[in-house]
Amino acid sequence: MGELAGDKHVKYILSVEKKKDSFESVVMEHLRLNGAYWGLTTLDLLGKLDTVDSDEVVSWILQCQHESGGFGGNIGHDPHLLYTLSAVQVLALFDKLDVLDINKVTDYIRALQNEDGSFSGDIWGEVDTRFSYCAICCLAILKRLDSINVEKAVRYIVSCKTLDGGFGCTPGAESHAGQIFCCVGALAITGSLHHIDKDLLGWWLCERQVKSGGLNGRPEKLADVCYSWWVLSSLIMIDRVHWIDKEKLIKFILDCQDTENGGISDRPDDAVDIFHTYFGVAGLSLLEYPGLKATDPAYALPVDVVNRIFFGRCST
Ligand code: GRG
Ligand code: ZN
Repeated sequence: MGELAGDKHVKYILSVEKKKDSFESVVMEHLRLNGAYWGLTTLDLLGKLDTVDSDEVVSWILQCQHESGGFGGNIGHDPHLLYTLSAVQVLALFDKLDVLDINKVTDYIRALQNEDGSFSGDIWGEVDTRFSYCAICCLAILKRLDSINVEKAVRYIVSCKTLDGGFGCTPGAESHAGQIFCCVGALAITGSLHHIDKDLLGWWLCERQVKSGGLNGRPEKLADVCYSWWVLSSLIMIDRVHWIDKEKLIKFILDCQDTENGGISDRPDDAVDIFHTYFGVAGLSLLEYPGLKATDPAYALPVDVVNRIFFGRCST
C-alpha cells in the first residue's frame, strides 16, 4: 500500500489554482471561507499551519463579516451560517477567537432559530439540519449555547430521524450520511446522544463500506472520499467504528491521492480538489494514521484546538 504524500498535499494546498505561495490570495479569489477552513485545517492536521501568515488570514476573515454579525463566503458576500461556522473554526485554529465581537456573532445565529427549534441558513429562510449543526457547533465554540433554545433545537433534530436510524435534512426526508454527521454531531455537542439507536444507526453506517474499501453516502451510490469523514466521524461518535474495515478504507483514501502534484480526489483517478483533500486527510486522522494530528469528530477540528478552547492553553 502507498503512503500519505503529506508534503505534496501541503504544496498543493498552498498553490491551489496556480497561485503562488500566498494562501490568503488563493482563498480570496477562488475558495472563499469554506475553502479556507478545508485547506487550513488540513495544513494543521499535517503539522504545517505555520506555513501560513495568520495575521493575513485573520484580517481577511474579519473583512468577510457582515454588519449583522454573520460571515459571508468572501468580502462583500451575503452572510450565511455555513460561512459563519467556517470563520469561527478558522479563528479557533489560529487561537484568535478573541478578535471576534462574540455578542454580535451570537445575535446573528440566535435570530436564525425558528419557532420549531430548526435553523434557517440565512435570512432567506431555507431550513436544513446542516444549519442546526452549524449554529450549535459555532455557539459551542463561542461558549454561547445558552443563547438559543437547545431543547427545541434537539427536538427538531430528533424529528428528522428516519426509520433506518439515520437522519435527513428535514422531517420525512431520507437518510444521507452528510445529514447524519450534522445531526449526530449536534446531538454529541449538546450531550443528547441518548436519542440515537446506536446499533440501528451503526448498522446503516457500516453498510456504507463497499468492495473497494471506500464508503458511500447512501445505498447503491458510489464510494467517495468525503464519506470517510461524514460516515466515519458519525460511527466514532456512536462508538461503532470497529464495525468497518479500517485498513481497507485507509487503502481506498491513499489510492485517491495525486502522488505527483498533491491533493486527494473523490475516487481513484478523478481530479483532486481541496474539499476531498481535507476529507481524505481528516478521515485518515480519524483512522489514527501515523504522523497526523488527531481530529475531533464532532467539532471537525484538531483535538488540541478543541482542548485549548474548552480546557485552556496548557492542555495540549
Ligand atoms: C464542519 C465538516 C463540517 C461541516 C459543516 C456543511 C456541513 C456542516 C455539512 C454538510 C453535510 C452534507 C449534506 C454533506 C454531503 C455532501 C455531499 C457529498 C453531497 C452529495 O450528495 P449527492 O446525493 O451525492 O449529490 P451521492 O454521494 O449521494 O451520489
Ligand atoms: Zn465527495
